[in-house]
Amino acid sequence: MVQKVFNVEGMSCSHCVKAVTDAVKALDGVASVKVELDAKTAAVEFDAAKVSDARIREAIEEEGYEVRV
Ligand SMILES: [Cu+2]
Repeated sequence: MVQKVFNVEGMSCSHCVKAVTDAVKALDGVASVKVELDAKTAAVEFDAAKVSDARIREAIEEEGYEVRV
């Protein structure tokens, strides 16, 4: 399992947090997601054999948020 923190721009409320959380959680290989609105982060624990950083990033961006590396 790998843990990585993504910096997410554009989240403004709890709905945004839920949208990002649900989008990432829906990916196969993701074990856990913890999104912090104030810190603008999404801490994701995932199986690198099943899902990539890039795929997680894409899922967040598909919801309309920007990921800063
Ligand atoms: Cu919102």
